[in-house]
Amino acid sequence: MKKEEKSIDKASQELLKIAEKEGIDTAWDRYEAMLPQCGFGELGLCCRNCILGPCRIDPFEEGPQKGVCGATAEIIAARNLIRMIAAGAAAHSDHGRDVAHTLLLAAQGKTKGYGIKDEEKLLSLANELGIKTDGRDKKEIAKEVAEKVFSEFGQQHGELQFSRRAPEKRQALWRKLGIMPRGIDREIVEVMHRTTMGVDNDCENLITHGMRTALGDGWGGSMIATELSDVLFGTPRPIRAKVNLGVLKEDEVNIVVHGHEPTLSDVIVAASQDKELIELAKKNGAKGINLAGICCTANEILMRHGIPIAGNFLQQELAITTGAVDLMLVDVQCIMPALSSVAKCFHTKLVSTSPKAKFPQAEHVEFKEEEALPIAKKIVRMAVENFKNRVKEKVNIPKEKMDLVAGFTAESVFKFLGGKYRATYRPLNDAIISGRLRGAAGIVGCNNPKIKHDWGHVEMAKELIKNDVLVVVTGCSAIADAKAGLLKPESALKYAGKGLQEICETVGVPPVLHVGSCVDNSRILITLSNVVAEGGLGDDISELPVAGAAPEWMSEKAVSIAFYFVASGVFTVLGSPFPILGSKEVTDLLTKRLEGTVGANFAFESDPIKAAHLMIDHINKKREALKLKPMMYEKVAAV
Ligand code: SF4
Ligand code: MSK
Repeated sequence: MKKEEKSIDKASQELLKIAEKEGIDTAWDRYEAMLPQCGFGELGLCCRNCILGPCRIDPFEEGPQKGVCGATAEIIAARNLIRMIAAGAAAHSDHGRDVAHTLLLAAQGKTKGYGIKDEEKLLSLANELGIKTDGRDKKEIAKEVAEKVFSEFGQQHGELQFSRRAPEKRQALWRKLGIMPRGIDREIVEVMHRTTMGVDNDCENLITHGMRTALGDGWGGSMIATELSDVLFGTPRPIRAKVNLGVLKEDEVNIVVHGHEPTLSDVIVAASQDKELIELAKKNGAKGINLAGICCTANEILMRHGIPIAGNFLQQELAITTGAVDLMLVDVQCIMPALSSVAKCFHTKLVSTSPKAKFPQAEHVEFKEEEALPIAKKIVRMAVENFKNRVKEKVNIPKEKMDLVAGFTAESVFKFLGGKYRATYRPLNDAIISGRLRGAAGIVGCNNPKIKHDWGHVEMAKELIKNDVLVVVTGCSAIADAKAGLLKPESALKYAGKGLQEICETVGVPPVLHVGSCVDNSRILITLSNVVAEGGLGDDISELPVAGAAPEWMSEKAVSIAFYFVASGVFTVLGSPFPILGSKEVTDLLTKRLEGTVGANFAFESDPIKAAHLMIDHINKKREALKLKPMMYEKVAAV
């Protein structure tokens, strides 16, 4: 594969060339070496859930059609898929649990480095959760909020609190279908039980429970992570920043944070601004300390502090290949085990911090919330002291960096769209009703070497905004679009249709709105519920002219996200199919029949332009059903 075929991003192309010259293996090389990938795995037809196997079903119907226990392709594919949901939901929810733990410790005065940054949000959450606020100290309230939220994880009966944020009609449907999540952990455990040998052998029943588990993530674990992070670290406001590997600095100590949780990265921001450490950096010959991020932990500190982003998922190895990263610290999720070997080719110190995620050959500095700031300072000091080991000849920082505006939330963006003084979704709803905006789309998820890096995200976003669809983005998708300049308000003039252009110009927002990290997909759920509540666009999320997509997804977390969107009523297009195509019944269920129950289907389409048009067609269909006015300015360009 030529470097131009691997990525559309010039900075990445440049570093891929260097990696090749230096004999450094990247994910693209390892992917090529893996080809052809296992067809049974791709189709979802292999099972090793018990030791009667491993078993595999022959897709050509020449070999076995049943596992040793008698499991069919349908059972095996559905079981494997919902195990992916369980893993993804567990990752997001454990992240939420950790944030709740930090809030509890902060409320008890047991941490160094955290406080309550958004008191207003704390109070409104407390009210929502039925916690008394009058005349009470904010720490007492925060403690009760944390405890209440903890109980949502282990709850055995009833319904998750935040599921009440969904439109009434949706809640009623979840109850009717038996997919209203009871407790976050409970649903995940039940997936593991149902999928063990000889339990749930009905693919539809399995997928139904998969949806319940995913809803426990979206309206539970992920929403908790987002809401409590806002309380602890501040609710984001629109903020300017820069993105791409060009944000690394030749004359400063470069620290790159990578992973997902804001608890450590947020306090690293404070430590990197410590005067004593900056002085030490200067003594060591650097001009200062430069902090940048990769993946979602980067999105968290971008949204709240404007810290630059070095890159997305497929750029983690390339960041080290610049030779300019003095220290990369990692916490959990999306961190390639390969980083240790890339770091060995340079002076870069790789530091793991979570007891849940250790890496051979990485230095481990265990992070404890109680000692957050001193630990963060220790790590920053390690980076400063490593600056002198940087080998000048090995430094290759690409020039590419791009301006962006991030920091939109369910609260802030519509404060903007609604005018400065009154937060309301009315102008947004009116823009859709009048045909100035066709609708809205969420593009989320990862990178994957199977699809040209960033191409899926960027082309899809451009096609949608060209057709007056407002786009909201999270995770690595947001970073891809940011690098392509789509997160600048000026990009509306260049890429957006006339209706969307008018809105962006009036309000001063980009046509693609960065709403945060992967757990912040919960902000999209809240936004959709608020749009329904505002009125004029139906009574349920499934009636809205909206769609979702994950054009370059790779993670089990993306499976959970995709399922909670579909189960909430959002048509969702995936760039790579789920590993289920070996089962016709499961494929039919997900791509055709779910609409009849939850009001939305999945579609699989690797071409981002065609995928965008599937979304536009869906949005048009919803507009028609709502009998909305014709589009004000444009006809959809033919594919
Ligand atoms: Fe084979 Fe059935 Fe065991 Fe799976 S559960 S490994 S299909 S015997
Ligand atoms: S970081 S889950 S690669 S979006 Fe959230 Fe990016 Fe996907 Fe990780």
